[in-house]
Amino acid sequence: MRLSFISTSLALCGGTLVSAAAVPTLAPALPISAFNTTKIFVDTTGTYIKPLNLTDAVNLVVDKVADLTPKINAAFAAAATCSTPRVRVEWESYPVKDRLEYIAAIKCLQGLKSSGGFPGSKSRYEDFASLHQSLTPNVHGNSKFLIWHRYYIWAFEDVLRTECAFTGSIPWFDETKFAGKFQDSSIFSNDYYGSVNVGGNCVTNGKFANLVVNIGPGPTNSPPHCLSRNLDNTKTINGDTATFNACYNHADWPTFASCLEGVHAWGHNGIGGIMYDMYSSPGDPTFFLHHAFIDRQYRIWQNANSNRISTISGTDRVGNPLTLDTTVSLNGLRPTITIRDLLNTVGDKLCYKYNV
Ligand SMILES: [Cu+2]
Repeated sequence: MRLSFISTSLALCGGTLVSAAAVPTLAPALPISAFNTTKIFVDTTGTYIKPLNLTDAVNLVVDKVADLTPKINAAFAAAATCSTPRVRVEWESYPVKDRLEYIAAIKCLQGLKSSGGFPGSKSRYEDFASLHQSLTPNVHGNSKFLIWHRYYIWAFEDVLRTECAFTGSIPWFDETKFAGKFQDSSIFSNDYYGSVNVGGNCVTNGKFANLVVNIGPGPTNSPPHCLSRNLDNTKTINGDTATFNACYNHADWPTFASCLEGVHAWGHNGIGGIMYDMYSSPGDPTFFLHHAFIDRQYRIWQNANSNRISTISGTDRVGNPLTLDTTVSLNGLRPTITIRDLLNTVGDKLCYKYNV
């Protein structure tokens, strides 16, 4: 944790050395409005791009339908080429010991130096936030969104394992169970991630209490600020099973991908604070619980039809068609690979599945 202290400094008073008491200083919370960064921006070609935000999410989810949840492991079972896939377990079923080991590994990453090459980053953990910030315009609001984020959270899991001796898999937050009541998940307790209902203020309890964030909000970096949250259950309630089923109803990849991207915004905006900022939201460690959940929802859609593990369509940010050979970059954090490698989570490059 990057807690900053005015450490036991020695002050010279009237010729006598006085040891001042250690006073913890919180980085300030930025105003809630500071994180509302991505309504509209202009890309390098001058094209207006409007990434999905809350308003779009509302418009996308037009028809809640009956339960269409496909079988969880049908198509992937046939496509598996790796021998022992890691299993990502839902948070509430994840044993306490594993939860604590996962959080300890994240804190380990927060204590490691940045590898360099990630602007603004002050730790190996923040390399991820900086990477996400730099690539935000490329990987949101187009058909690369789910594919890039799949690789991104896989890389996070891989770095935890290789650099912080983590031996497990990243857990996922079943937001459908807690739609409209995120505060009831044990995630947001003093034992784990700290409170969510803090009104845009700093999170001062849990394992990430007083975390200092150096990346964002938006495409540039404000002075160090705290991990803030701002629970809004009028937003989280939209991430219920019926809403995801409405997305599953779309067989066409670009439409499904856009729908899921829209629904995913409810989780971000409902947690609020750092998570409300499309650029720098990985500064809140709940980002990875949320995105593992979104990746699982994507994988469920794939499981309904094996073609969804071997074909791709849609376009990138500038309108180029995606193909199996389209590359997916993490700016050097892990090797650039192709979409072909990322469609199959139990293939040769990735090797994981979900517990349910
Ligand atoms: Cu993102």
